Amino acid sequence: MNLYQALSEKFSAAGDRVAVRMPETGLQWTFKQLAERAAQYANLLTENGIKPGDRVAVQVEKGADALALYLGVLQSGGTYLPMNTAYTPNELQYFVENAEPAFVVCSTGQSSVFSSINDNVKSHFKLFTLDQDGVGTLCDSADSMAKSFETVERDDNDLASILYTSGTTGRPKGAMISHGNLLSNGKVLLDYWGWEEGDTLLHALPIFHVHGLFVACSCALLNAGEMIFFKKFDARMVMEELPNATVMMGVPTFYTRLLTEQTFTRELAENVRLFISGSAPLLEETFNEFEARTGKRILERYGMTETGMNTSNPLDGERIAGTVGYPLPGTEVRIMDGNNKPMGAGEVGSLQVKGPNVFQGYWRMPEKTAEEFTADGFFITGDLGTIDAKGYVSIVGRSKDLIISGGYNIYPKEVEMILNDIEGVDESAVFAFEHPDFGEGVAAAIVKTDSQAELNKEDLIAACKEQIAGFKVPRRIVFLEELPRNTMGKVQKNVLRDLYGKQ
Ligand code: MCA
Ligand code: AMP
Repeated sequence: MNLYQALSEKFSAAGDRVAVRMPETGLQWTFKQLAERAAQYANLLTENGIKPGDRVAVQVEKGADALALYLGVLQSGGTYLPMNTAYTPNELQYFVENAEPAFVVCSTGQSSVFSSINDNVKSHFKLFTLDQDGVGTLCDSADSMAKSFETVERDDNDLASILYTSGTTGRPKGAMISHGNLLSNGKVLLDYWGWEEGDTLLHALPIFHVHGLFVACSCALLNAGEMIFFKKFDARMVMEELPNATVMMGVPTFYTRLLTEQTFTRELAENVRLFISGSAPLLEETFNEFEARTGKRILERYGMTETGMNTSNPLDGERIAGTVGYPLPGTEVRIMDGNNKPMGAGEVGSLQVKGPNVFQGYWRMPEKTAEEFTADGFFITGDLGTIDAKGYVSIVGRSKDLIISGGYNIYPKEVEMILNDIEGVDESAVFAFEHPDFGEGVAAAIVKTDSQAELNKEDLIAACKEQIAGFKVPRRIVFLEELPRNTMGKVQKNVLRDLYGKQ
């Protein structure tokens, strides 16, 4: 089934109820308006020749129109490819070359970037712009389109979306996510988290990643409940709207930022029945402090771009700090040793998952896909975990070299490749340091080609900023005579973390 069909099942009954409200601009759309706008985008894409499976790459600000565009792409049978607004032209060029979209939608400010990319790629795309809600060539062209559209049929295994995630090799991979993946995971979460009529979601996450786009929007849309849509997380603005919400989802940084506000009180959180955290580890200290302040126990869950959500603490049972709860219904989770043999309760090993939530593989990378699955079809997450005697899963580390900063993933290899190309850098090693706001921050150890050479931190940061998104750029830089290595010659990142990774 086309995911849109399921997401919109309750739209007509919800009719004049509010679907999305943006406190920053005052804009508010009903379910009828959202469905009509999605249909206009689907008609526009169809009139411009979209074929089932065609990629529609989108780099726009969050808004009601951006949400309608996502739904319109699904409805027209296209494959939605959202991109972080922080990506640089260099990064965007790669995604476009790799995904070969038939359409690109971007802000007016970015249209010259995409026009020149279009001149450089083999497979050309049609370009539309979308700025704030209602503004841009996409909106202008859609205004005259019919407000209804017959949803194009798609099978469970057909692609609904491609999301790029970087990797340990430094080259981003497109995770192919099907209609069936998203629908099964959305329905499980709807039930597991007890969504009910009248639930209102406070939504301050970006809508170009799994958390904000699929976990959050799928639940609210399947439930036909209101979303309070913030372009970005701002603790003061969020606190103003919290009394109007019943559910909030966020990365741990959202919760630590709320706790730093003196005026964040029990009264403000009273109406919220469920605070959910994910995308990065929630410190036990944050969980406890949040409970002490509000009386609410944050529900922590665990997922990945490739798998959607895998585990969750229970709605009614005990939510245990430092754990990510039980495997979700329909998803198998197991912990294996180095020889791929099952491990006992409480033992740490490689966390693997299988289920209808697991993606279809990496776009045009069959070998990479094969490497990440076991012979019996489990996806190797690269996370190290345990399952205790009661069945609670905990994430205790990662076998993949990954930094998670404020909920964004940064693969050190990608940053090292940029640093190593800078004149005066002989070699580099990128690692995590403890960051009070983001959990982890990006740090780099640099060895200069000539130890006397003039090469300062500011130059390195400026050079990185030209090439990679701001959240990947190192915030801490140390210059070393040589990198610490083990007897095999491998850089010891644990040594770097111990020496230079403390707050
Ligand atoms: C922004 N900056 C960051 C980050 N965000 N640096 C490190 N880590 C970050 N996360 C930098 C910018 O480059 C800029 O740098 C400066 O901070 C200010 O940018 P601004 O946009 O104003 O920052 P902010 O509004 O304070 O954003 C912080 C944030 C945001 C609210 C934590 O990063 C955020 O919304 N994160 C959520 C990410 C998310 O949705 N992850 C889910 C992925 P400069 O000043 O140098 O220019 S899905 C996933 O992981 C799986 C599936 C799962 O389980 O959910
Ligand atoms: P991404 O590739 O952006 O989807 O990020 C997925 C990764 O985020 C997972 O493989 C985990 O390493 C991490 N992650 C997500 N949720 C949690 C959580 N609740 N606790 C610890 N790590 C998490």
